[in-house]
Amino acid sequence: MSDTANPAVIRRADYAAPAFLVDSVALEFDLAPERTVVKNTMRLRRNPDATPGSRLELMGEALAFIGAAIDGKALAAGAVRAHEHGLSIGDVPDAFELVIESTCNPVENTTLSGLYVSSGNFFTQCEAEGFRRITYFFDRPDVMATYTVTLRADKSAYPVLLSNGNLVEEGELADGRHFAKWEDPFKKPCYLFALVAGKLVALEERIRSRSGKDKLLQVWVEPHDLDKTRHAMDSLIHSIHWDEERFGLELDLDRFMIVAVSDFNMGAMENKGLNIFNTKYVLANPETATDTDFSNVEAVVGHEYFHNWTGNRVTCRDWFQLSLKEGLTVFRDQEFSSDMQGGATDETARAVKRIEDVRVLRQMQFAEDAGPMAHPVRPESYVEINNFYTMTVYEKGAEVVRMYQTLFGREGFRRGMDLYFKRHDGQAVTCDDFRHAMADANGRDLAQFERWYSQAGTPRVSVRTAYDAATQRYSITLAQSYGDAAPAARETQTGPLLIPFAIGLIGRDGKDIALRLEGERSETGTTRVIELTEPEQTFTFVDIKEAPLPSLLRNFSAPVIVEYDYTNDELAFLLAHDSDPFNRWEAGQRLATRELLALAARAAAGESLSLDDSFVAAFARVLTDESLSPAFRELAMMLPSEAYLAEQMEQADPAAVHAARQFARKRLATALKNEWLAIYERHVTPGAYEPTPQAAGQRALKNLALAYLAELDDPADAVRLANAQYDSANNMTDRAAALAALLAASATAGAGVAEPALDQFYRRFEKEPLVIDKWFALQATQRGSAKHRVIDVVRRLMAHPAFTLRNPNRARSLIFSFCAANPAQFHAVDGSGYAYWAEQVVALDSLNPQVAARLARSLELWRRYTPALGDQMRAALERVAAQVKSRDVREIVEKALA
Ligand code: B3K
Ligand code: ZN
Repeated sequence: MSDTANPAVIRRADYAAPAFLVDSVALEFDLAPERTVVKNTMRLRRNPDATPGSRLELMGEALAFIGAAIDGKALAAGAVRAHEHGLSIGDVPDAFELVIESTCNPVENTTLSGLYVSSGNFFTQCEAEGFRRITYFFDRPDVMATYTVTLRADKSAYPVLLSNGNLVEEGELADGRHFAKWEDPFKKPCYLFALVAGKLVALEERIRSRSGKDKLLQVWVEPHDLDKTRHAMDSLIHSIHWDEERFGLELDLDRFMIVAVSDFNMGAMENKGLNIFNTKYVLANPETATDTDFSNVEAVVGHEYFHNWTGNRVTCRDWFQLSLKEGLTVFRDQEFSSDMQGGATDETARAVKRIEDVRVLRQMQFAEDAGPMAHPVRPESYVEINNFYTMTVYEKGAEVVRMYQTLFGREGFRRGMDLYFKRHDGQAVTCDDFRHAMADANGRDLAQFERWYSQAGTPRVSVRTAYDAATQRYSITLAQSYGDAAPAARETQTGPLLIPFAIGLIGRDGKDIALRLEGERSETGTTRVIELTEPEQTFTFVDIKEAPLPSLLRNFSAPVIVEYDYTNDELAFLLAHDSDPFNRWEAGQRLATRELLALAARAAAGESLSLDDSFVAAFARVLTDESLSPAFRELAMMLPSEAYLAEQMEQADPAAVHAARQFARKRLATALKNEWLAIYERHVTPGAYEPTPQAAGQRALKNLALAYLAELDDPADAVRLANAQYDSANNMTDRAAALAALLAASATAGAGVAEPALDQFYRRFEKEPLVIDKWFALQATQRGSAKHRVIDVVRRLMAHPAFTLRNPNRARSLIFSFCAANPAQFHAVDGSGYAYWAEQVVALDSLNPQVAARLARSLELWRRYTPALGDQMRAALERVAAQVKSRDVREIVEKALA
C-alpha cells in the first residue's frame, strides 16, 4: 500500500531530538525554470542529546539527486540511497562537511510549496515542510543553522536576486548571467529560508531604529504595481516602531524586505528578513483596495514583521508547538491594530477591533471545535501539518495568550515576554516554555492553565445569580463544562480550566456599581476579573443596594460560551447602557440571535414570520445614538451571520436561517427607512480618500444603510443611490459597496439592475487581478433565489476567460466564496452545490493539495445539518474520498467521515 492510501500519523508524544546538528549551510542555486541546480554544503555533527544511530537520513521530495560528497570525497553509489522521501547515507563520521547536488523543476511545481515560478519570477515557500522540495535536509524546526546563499541566473530575465539577511557580494558572470551572495547572520530553521528572483522593482525607505542604527526597508513588486506599495511601507514602519515601544524589540537586520507574489497559498510568510506576501496583503491604493483591504494589509504586514521575534528569533521545537509562534503573533498583531485605531478617544471605536476578532473566532473557531477537526491549541497528532494552520491554533491560540495579559495586566505580560526572550533567544522551544516564563515572571503557578493548550472544544460557563435585599448581597455562581462536545474534542478533556472571567454590575440608572467582594476591605473598580478554577464556584459581592444587572465576560475575557437567561428587556437595557462596549454589542447580538433562531424555527415549520416592535426599537436606539462611533454602530446593526446562526441550531437548516435573517433585515429596513436614508446622507465622506479608522467607520455605516435600503420591497431609493455612488466613487470601498447593493436589489428588481455596473466594473479593472477577484466574489456571494440560482452563475463564471484554478486567489474568489460564504445557495436541497464542491476538490487535489484541503473542509460539519442535507453531504464526501490522492485532502475527508 502506498502511504497516501494509508497516511502515517505523526504524534507529539513521539518527539525525539534530531540525530545531527547543522552548524552552517551554504546553498548555491543555478536558477532555471525547468531545471534548477542546487548545491548544498553543510557542516554537520552528531547531536550529543540524541540517541545514537549510524545512518544519516535527510528528507527530500520531488528532487532529482545528482551526487554527494563527505569531507571532499564523492560518495560511491552504494553509500548513498536517494528515495521517494529523501536521502539515506551509511556510516558517517561524528563531524563532517556534506555536499549534496540535486535538481528540481520550479515551473512544473503547481503546489506552490518549495521553489516555484509565478508570472515568470522565482519564489519559495518553505513553511511547513517545503524546504525538502528544494534540497535534502533535516526539514524540522529544531535544526537551526546559519545560511549563506548564492544565486546565479540570467541577468535580463532575473535582474533582481534576493535571499535572507544581508547582501554581501554581487557581480557578473559569463553568458549574460549574474550572481548575488546573501548572508543571514542569525541561526534559523530551514522553514524560514527564502529566495526571490525576477523582474521586480522596490519602494525604498531608510529609517533609524530606536538604538540609532540605520535600516533599509524595501517593498518589492512587479513594475506595474509600484503605485500600490505606499500603505504596506507605512504599515511596516508603524510595525517596527510599535514593537520597539510596546515590547522593546528592535529590528535586528540592516535590511528588511517584503516581496509580493500573486500565486500564493495563504496570506504571507515571515522568512527572515525577506517576507513573501500574497499580493492581496501588500497592494493597496484607493482605486483598487477597500477599507478592509487597507486594514488587512496593515495587520498582515504587522503580523509577519512581529514574527521576527516571536517565531524567528525564538522558534518552535516541533510543529505541535505551532501556536507558540502563531497564537502569540496573532495576539501581537491584534494589539497593534487596536493601538493603530489611533487618536480614537471614544471607547466604542477602540472596541471595534475586538468585536471583529471575536466575531471571527465565534463563527469559525467555535465551528471548528464542534466538528471532526476539533483539536487543542497544541494538537496531539496530525497526518499533514499544513492542515493544522487552523482557527484554533491561530485565533484561539491568540485568546489563550490574551488571557495571560488579562490575568497579569500589560506590565505583567511584558515581564513575561522579557523573561521569555532572556531565556530562549536563539532556541527552538515549546508552549510550556512560554507558559513557564509568564508564570515565573509573575510569581504564579500556572499548572492548571496548561489545559488551555491540551483540551479541545469550546468551554461553556453557565451563570446563576441571586440577590438578597435584606443583606445587600449579590452572589454569582459560575459553572464550567464542555456541554456535549464533538467526539474529537471530548477525548482531550481532563479537568476544569482557569478562566479569567471579567464582570461588572449595572444599577437601575444604567451606571456601573463599585465592586467589593466578600472579605475585601473596600470597593475597587467597576470591572473585576474573577478567576474561575473549579467546576463550580460562587462569588459574592457585598453592599449592593439594589438588584443589579450583571455584565458578564466583559471584553470577552476568555474564549468561552456564556449561558445566562437574560430577558429581552434586560438585553435591550445592556445594549443601551453597558459601559463595556464589547458587551454592549454583545447584548444586541444575543437579542438578535434569540429572535432570529425563533424565526428560523417558524420558517422551517412553514409558519408565518413576525418580529416584535421592541426588537426594532432597541436597534433603532443604537442606530441613532450619535454618542457611538459610526464603526461601532455599523457592527451593532449587523445581524449575526447565517453561518453563526446555523451553528446555534440543533440541526442546521441554512434555508430557514436565510429566510429568518432576510425577514429581519427587511423589517429593519422598512421600519427604519427614514433613519437609514438620513444615516446615508450624513456619513458621506467627501474629499480625498483616507483610510483612517474614522473615515472607514463612516463609509461602513453609510454602506450598511445602502445595503439595508436594498432590502426594501421597492428598492428604488437604493438603486438610485447605488448608481450615483458607483459613478462618483473615488475609492473601491464605495464602488464595491454600490455594486453589492445593486446585486442585492436585483433579487427584487431583476438582474437588469446590476448588469450595467457589473460589466463596467469588469472592463474598468480588467488589468487588476485583485479587483477582478472581488468581481468574482461579489457574484458568488449574491443572494439569489429559486429562479435565479447562484450555482448557475458560478458555473458560468468557471468558463470565463479570467478564471483559473491555478491561482489560489482566483479559486478562492469564486469557489470558496460560493461554497463557504453563501450558505443558503450552496446548501440548495437539490444537491447542486455539493456536486460542484466535489468536482472542484478533486480538480484542485492534483494541482494544489493545500488549497484543495481547505476547500474540502466546507462539508466537514455534515452531521450537524438536517438529514435532507446531511445525507447528501456525506455522499459527496464519500465520492471525494474515493478519488483524491493527496495526504492533505485525505486527512480532511477521512476525519469527516470517521
Ligand atoms: N507562518 C505562515 C503560515 C505558513 C502556512 C503553511 N501552510 C504565515 C503566518 O502565519 O504568518
Ligand atoms: Zn503567523
